[in-house]
Amino acid sequence: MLLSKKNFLCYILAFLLFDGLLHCHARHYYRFIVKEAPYTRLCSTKNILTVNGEFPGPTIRLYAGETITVDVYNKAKDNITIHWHGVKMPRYPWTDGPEYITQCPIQPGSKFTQKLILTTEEGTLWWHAHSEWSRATVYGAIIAYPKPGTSYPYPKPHAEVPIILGEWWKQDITAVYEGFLATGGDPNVSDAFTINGQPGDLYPCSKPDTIRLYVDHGKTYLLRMVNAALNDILFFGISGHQITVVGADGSYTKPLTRDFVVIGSGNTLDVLFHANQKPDKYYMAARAYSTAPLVPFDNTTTTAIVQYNGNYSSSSSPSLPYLPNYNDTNASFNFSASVRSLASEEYPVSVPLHVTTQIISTVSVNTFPCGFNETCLGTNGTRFSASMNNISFLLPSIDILQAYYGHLKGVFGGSFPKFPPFIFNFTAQYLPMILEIPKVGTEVYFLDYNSTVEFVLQGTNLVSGIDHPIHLHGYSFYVVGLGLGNFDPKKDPLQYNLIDPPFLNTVTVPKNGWAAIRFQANNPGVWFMHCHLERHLTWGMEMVFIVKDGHRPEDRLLPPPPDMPPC
Ligand SMILES: *[C@@H]1O[C@H](CO)[C@@H](O)[C@H](O)[C@H]1NC(C)=O
Ligand SMILES: *[C@@H]1O[C@H](CO)[C@@H](O)[C@H](O)[C@H]1NC(C)=O
Ligand SMILES: *[C@@H]1O[C@H](CO)[C@@H](O)[C@H](O)[C@H]1NC(C)=O
Ligand SMILES: *[C@@H]1O[C@H](CO)[C@@H](O)[C@H](O)[C@H]1NC(C)=O
Ligand SMILES: *[C@@H]1O[C@H](CO)[C@@H](O)[C@H](O)[C@H]1NC(C)=O
Ligand SMILES: *[C@@H]1O[C@H](CO)[C@@H](O)[C@H](O)[C@H]1NC(C)=O
Ligand SMILES: *[C@@H]1O[C@H](CO)[C@@H](O)[C@H](O)[C@H]1NC(C)=O
Ligand SMILES: *[C@@H]1O[C@H](CO)[C@@H](O)[C@H](O)[C@H]1NC(C)=O
Ligand SMILES: *[C@@H]1O[C@H](CO)[C@@H](O)[C@H](O)[C@H]1NC(C)=O
Ligand SMILES: *[C@@H]1O[C@H](CO)[C@@H](O)[C@H](O)[C@H]1NC(C)=O
Ligand SMILES: *[C@@H]1O[C@H](CO)[C@@H](O)[C@H](O)[C@H]1NC(C)=O
Ligand SMILES: *[C@@H]1O[C@H](CO)[C@@H](O)[C@H](O)[C@H]1NC(C)=O
Ligand SMILES: [Cu+2]
Repeated sequence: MLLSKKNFLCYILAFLLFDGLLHCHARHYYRFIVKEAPYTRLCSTKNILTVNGEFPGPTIRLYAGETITVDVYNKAKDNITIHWHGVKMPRYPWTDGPEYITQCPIQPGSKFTQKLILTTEEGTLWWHAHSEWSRATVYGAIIAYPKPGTSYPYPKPHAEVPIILGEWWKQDITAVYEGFLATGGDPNVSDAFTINGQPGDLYPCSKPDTIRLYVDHGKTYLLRMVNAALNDILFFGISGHQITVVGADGSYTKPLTRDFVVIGSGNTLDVLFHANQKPDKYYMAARAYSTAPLVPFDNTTTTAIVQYNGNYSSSSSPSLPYLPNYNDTNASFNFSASVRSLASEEYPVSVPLHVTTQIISTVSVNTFPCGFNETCLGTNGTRFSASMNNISFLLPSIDILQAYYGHLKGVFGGSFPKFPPFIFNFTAQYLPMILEIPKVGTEVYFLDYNSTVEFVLQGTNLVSGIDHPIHLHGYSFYVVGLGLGNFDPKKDPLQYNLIDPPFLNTVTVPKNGWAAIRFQANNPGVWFMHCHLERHLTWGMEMVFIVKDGHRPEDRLLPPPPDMPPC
């Protein structure tokens, strides 16, 4: 009843036709019904949380700069929120989604009308649940096409295909989450990785449903890649073929041709794939990049089949692509450090050159000593935790945005530290255990409107050094520097890339290394920054920016919608 005739037709077509080929450009309205549905993977069936019964969920297609509406109905048994990952939402954090940061959850039986407001984002973005670990199955792609009359800054591909990487547990995800909280240790690792929801040939009971991409020899395909995996950074490649990155996190890049890509949890990549090899069947494959020695990880490989059309005799079994060893930091670092913004006349960069606010923060895994009657499966009989600048973030029970807007006291504090409270050799091989125990708090950092921020994220070797994909809501930022070891405030800035740094919303801080990002705080509101590895997020590796209003009316936070979910 809320759909126009045209949108209704488009909706039916999107359902009937192969998703990757249809551009339902005209849709400004979507209906997301969050509900449980039975899915069978790895020889067993379980109920999972879905949107509209689909897994992965529906693809949202719109033009750069558009605003659309999504009605989210919660017809499930759990609280839920939905986040539009990489969508800037200027002046409107109200429907950004992270629970207890910008809203209270949408409770079972209720509905929330959410707006998505795009600005310059163009390419692949995505949406996912942002409450507890429900994003394990509640996710889908957002495709922002060039505005009508404009086009891609590369030859138009023959077809576009979403390639969404995910992670599957045989256990119910709520049980994984609750077990993880109860033990204080690492969560159970997943049983499979997935491509568009399917594990592929290398897993039991999975062969008949392996995703197939049929290609014509000589044609070029655009892979709209999303890493939706809960807890893993992934390597991805296509056997026998090189692939060319042309976009990352909804921003164009200089073409980067490689045998494989690295995609952080939370990142997206637009990748061109030229079907220029001997007609045959080839595997595309993804597997984990995991660098902490004692941390268990899912060491399996997900595959899909690239199958050339035509009449030929194919190899009996497709070959697997070369992917680096699971702990190859050089390979990952080299890839990340090679991505560059397009920085053309048509797609210019505007890297802040004059920094008004410099923040340096550690990102650490931590431990708490075992309390009375607690189960403590962290190292040495501890419970794991995580922090930024030695504060393990505690989610409040009323969302921070509501508290800020309504001047409620006692929900959060304003003293997230600008610098690490204690300077030590962050990346030393051995560190005293006393440093591992963080403070706990709900501290935000206030930014003046339009300040230019440089934020250096310093990984530490507390407990165990590991890569952290750090995501910022409400903004993309320029990654002006990446390095291994300790950030050197004198020397490292001399090596910054201020010419064509990548413009991302999620940056992978390398194991025992650092990342320097810059952005201009011109989007007032409450914006979450957090590690996109869900276990680290749950442990407290996050902080919140409150960007204050500017003086002009158009530089101020918009009022909330009337149907904000109550706590
Ligand atoms: C981990 O998985 C095993 C096997 O499925 C299960 O027995 C155990 O209860 C799980 N542990 C947690 C903490 O969920
Ligand atoms: C991961 O799997 C590969 C192939 O099955 C095996 O060679 C390797 O030893 C495994 N690595 C770890 C750390 O389990
Ligand atoms: C496929 O090729 C084989 C051998 O070249 C030929 O015998 C067969 O008729 C072809 N099939 C079709 C459907 O063209
Ligand atoms: C990576 O793993 C391999 C085999 O699992 C091991 O031999 C090697 O030392 C590891 N490298 C690093 C840098 O940890
Ligand atoms: C990684 O790079 C470092 C520094 O460039 C080098 O010393 C080391 O040998 C490399 N390791 C591997 C496994 O290639
Ligand atoms: C990546 O590795 C190649 C080959 O070893 C090297 O030439 C290049 O400089 C590296 N790039 C970065 C950004 O580390
Ligand atoms: C300790 O744990 C047990 C079992 O979980 C529970 O029955 C008991 O009440 C707990 N004791 C205290 C003092 O919390
Ligand atoms: C910090 O620790 C690293 C790794 O053990 C070491 O290479 C480096 O020399 C140390 N730096 C300082 C200043 O002690
Ligand atoms: C974090 O704070 C706690 C409590 O003040 C302190 O014991 C610990 O050493 C600090 N760790 C670091 C890395 O600053
Ligand atoms: C914000 O900063 C930009 C560039 O630094 C400047 O052009 C703009 O006028 C500023 N806006 C306000 C409201 O100060
Ligand atoms: C665990 O304890 C041992 C022995 O005290 C120590 O060497 C090791 O560093 C500790 N591990 C962690 C992660 O703190
Ligand atoms: C759902 O959200 C409400 C509102 O914040 C909260 O009171 C309730 O505890 C939540 N339920 C669960 C199961 O987390
Ligand atoms: Cu992390």
